[in-house]
Amino acid sequence: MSTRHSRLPSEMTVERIVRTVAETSLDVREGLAGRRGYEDEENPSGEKQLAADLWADELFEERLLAIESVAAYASEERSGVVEADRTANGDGRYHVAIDPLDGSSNLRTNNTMGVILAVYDSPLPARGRDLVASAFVLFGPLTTMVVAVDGSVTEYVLERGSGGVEMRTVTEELTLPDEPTIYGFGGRVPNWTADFEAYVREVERELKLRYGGAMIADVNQVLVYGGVFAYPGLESHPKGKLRLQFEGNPVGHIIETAGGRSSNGERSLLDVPPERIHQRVPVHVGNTGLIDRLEAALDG
Ligand code: FBP
Repeated sequence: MSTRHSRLPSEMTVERIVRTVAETSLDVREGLAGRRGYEDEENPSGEKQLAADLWADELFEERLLAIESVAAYASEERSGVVEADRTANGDGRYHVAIDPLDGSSNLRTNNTMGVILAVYDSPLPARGRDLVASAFVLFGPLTTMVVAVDGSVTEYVLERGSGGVEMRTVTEELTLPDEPTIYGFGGRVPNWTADFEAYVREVERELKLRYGGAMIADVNQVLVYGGVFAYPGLESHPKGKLRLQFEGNPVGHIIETAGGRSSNGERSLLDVPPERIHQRVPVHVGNTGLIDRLEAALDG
C-alpha cells in the first residue's frame, strides 16, 4: 500500500479489502468476551466451533462481500465459497479467503490469536502464486497487522480513530533477520516422522523454543527474531493440520516476501497444487537455510 506513486484502482481495492479486515478485526477483538463457549457445530475440518468463530465469520463475510470488486468469500469455518451478488459487485476480481480466528483454542486461556487474510486474483481453490495480498492481525498486548503486498511486508499497529481504524506504520520493508534465534513445532512428538524428529533434534540445540498454539503468533516470532515454524506432516496425518488456502498460502507468501522460505517439505507452499477448499498441507516457514535443511532432512 505504497504512497510513492498515484495508486492503481487495483491497489486501492486491495487497500480497501485490507482496511475492512483491519477495522472488522478490532470489532471482533472487542466482541470476544461473551463468545468463548463452544457451539454444537463443527467446521469442515471437523473441529468444534466457538461462538466467536461463527460470529466473526459472519461479520467478515458481510463486510467483504459489500466491496464491489470482491467476487467471492471463503472461510475456514464454512464448507462452500460464497459468490458475490453479481449485479451489485462490478468486476468481481478478487477471491478472499479468511481464517476468522486463528489459534481460537487460545481464547479460553486468554492467549494470543488473530485473523488471517488471503486475497487471490483467481477462483478458489487457488495457487499461492495467485495471491495479490496476504495479511494477519495479531491480538497480543497490542493489535498489530502484518501485510504483504507489492513485494514488501509492512507492520502496522491498529487503533481506533475518530474516522474508524487507524493503521499506524511501525515497520516497513520487514525482512527476516539473518541470524535465526527461535523455533516452534506443532503436533505431538510421538506423532512426528523419524526424519522430522531428526531435524528437530539438530535445531533444538541451536535455537530457543517459542510455541504458543496460534500459528500467526509463532510466525510473527520468526518474522521478528528469525528462525523456523512448522506444523509438519504427522504419522497419523501425513498432510498435517493446517489449511492451504487459509493458513499455508498466506503465511508462506508473507515469509517469502520477507526474504525467507516456505515449504510443504518438498517445494514452496505457493506452488502446491490447489485441490480442495479445505485441503491440509504440512507447513514449514522460516529462514532459507533452515528450510533448505528441513527439505534435505525430509528427503531422507
Ligand atoms: P485454527 O485455530 O484456525 O483452527 O488454527 C489452527 C491452529 O490453532 C494454529 O493456529 C496452531 O498453529 C495450531 O492449530 C495449534 O495446534 P495444536 O493445538 O495441535 O498445537
